[in-house]
Amino acid sequence: MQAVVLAVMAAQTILTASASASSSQLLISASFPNSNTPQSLHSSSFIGYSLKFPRQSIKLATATTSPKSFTVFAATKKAVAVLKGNSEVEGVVTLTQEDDGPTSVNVRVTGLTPGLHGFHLHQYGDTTNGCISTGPHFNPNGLTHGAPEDEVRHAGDLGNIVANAEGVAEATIVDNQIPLSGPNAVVGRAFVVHELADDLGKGGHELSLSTGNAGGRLACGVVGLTPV
Ligand SMILES: [Cu+2]
Ligand SMILES: [Zn+2]
Repeated sequence: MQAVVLAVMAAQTILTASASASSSQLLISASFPNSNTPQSLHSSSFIGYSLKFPRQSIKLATATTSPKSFTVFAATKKAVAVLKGNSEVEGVVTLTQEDDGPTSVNVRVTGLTPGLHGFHLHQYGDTTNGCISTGPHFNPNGLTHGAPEDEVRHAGDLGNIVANAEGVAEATIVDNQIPLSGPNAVVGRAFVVHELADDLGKGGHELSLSTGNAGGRLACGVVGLTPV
């Protein structure tokens, strides 16, 4: 009985050892093409490299078989939204994302009253009945409204933009919750700029925890892909 258990354990050990050895070999040859001493397989920090393993294996595979698909995998993604509404308020929002990094959002809106204006990504890229058809704030995690820096927030909560005395608001927002690809991609959704300041969920108004009580929707625009 005990002999059987030991034999099974031994078999497992061999399997584990060979699996990690072949992984290390792959990783190290990816990181250091000139290093092939057996010593380095065991003394290198395997845990440190293992974090990057899936990425490196994809790069290796695509580099040898299809350089074009590698380019797509590592490419910058870019999108744009042109904001329009029922007033003179209009603007352009450009979004840029490198790999799986944060998304940079460049905003320029004109025709505003001076001061703060709520600025969000709403759920739908539907403007059938104007900006109201874009629905509520984009909220894939089912949380309450908040500030961009809060942990509890809608993904679409980008806070406020500030218009100067000429009614022009310019901002660059860098955010982790509005990617351009993957399950929570914001392509096909819409930006909305509001009449009033977003109270960031802290105003105590009955709408604070859903919309930030930011008032009417002055202009909106659907996010679409654009050439990089
Ligand atoms: Cu909004
Ligand atoms: Zn919100």
